[in-house]
Amino acid sequence: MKKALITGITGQDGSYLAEYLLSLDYEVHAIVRRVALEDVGNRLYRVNHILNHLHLHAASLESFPSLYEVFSSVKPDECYHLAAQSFVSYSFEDEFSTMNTNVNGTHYILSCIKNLCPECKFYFAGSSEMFGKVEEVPQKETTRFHPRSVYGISKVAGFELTRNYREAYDLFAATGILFNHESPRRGFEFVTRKITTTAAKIKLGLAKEIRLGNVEAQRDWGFAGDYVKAMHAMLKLDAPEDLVVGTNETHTVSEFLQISFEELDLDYREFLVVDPTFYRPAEVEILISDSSLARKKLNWQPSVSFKDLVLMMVRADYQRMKEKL
Ligand code: NDP
Ligand code: GDR
Repeated sequence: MKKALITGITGQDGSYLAEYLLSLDYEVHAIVRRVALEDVGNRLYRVNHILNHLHLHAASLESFPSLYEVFSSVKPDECYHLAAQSFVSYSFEDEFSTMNTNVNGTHYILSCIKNLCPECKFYFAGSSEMFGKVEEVPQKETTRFHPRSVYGISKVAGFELTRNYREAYDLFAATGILFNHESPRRGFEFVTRKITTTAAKIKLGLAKEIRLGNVEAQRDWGFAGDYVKAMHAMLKLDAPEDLVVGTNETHTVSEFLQISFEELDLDYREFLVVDPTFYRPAEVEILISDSSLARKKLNWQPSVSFKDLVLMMVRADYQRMKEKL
């Protein structure tokens, strides 16, 4: 039985990845913050249904000794490092803690692997935000990075740390440069989930408007359940390689709004308030992947179209809220 260690299991991707690895008969270990263990019902809500099958370890990305302890006791075969301060807007408000968590956390984990279990394969959650103010359309493995936020910068630093540990210490360490991926488990602050929850609230008479920032921003949105399979496949390659994973399509926030509201027989233009509060000091205007290399190497492709993703999310939110009423 292979042993996997996941950081960030309480998040969207961690929950799908844990389900997927369990379905492949992995022994799944995960690092969670101590506060999460003290408030399982709320903080572990995305993995409540599989909790009995998981091995949870209290540790913090800010504490090297706590991570060292977990790696020495678990000695995993594979490590998926997903934990991060992942909300781009927040990285403008609290630059230093974003940097600290995302960069030092990644560095600590790489160091633990190098010293305690050098055979462990390491996956780093890189991001299309590393391309930022894009220097090429579409973006692929060879596109230069030009991050536009401290979050993006922290992911470039994590990417470079991962590469350096691979080259210097011969670790099997790779970065997945994943474009946006969403699901009914997406955090409420991200624009897709904000749209689908607010549309459902408006339909049920619980909200009157939706306040958003730049609705012309374009993103390459896929389904998170598909993307965790690509993470796993990356660690199955013969040699570690950094790969771009996305749908190769781009859509505006407005398109996401339109499909969500239409599904509930609403016209989004009657409810949209463009609010400067939600504009970012430096915006990433357009992201679109060229993931042909990953598709070939991993034998991977997305299974959910943009429209079906939006419908999946808005239907789930509407259903959930209706049941609660
Ligand atoms: P989420 O925001 O849903 O989850 C983030 C996870 O990180 C949570 O489990 C959270 O734990 C944990 N975490 C945050 N800070 C700390 C900390 N200081 N110590 C320990 N754990 C911490 O992110 P996603 O699941 O969407 O994304 C997973 C990873 O992939 C992230 O690294 C993200 O940056 C990256 N990524 C995501 C993309 C996407 O579109 N979803 C695209 C590209 C990259 P807690 O619940 O305790 O807060
Ligand atoms: P992003 O996701 O920054 O791409 O990062 P987010 O959903 O936050 O923003 C997408 C785009 O929508 C615009 N936008 C708004 N965004 C939010 N959150 N709230 C609003 O009200 C709003 N109005 C317009 C944004 O300006 C932006 O252009 C996500 C995260 O999961 C990262 O961790 C990950 O690395 C990248 O995707 C790839």
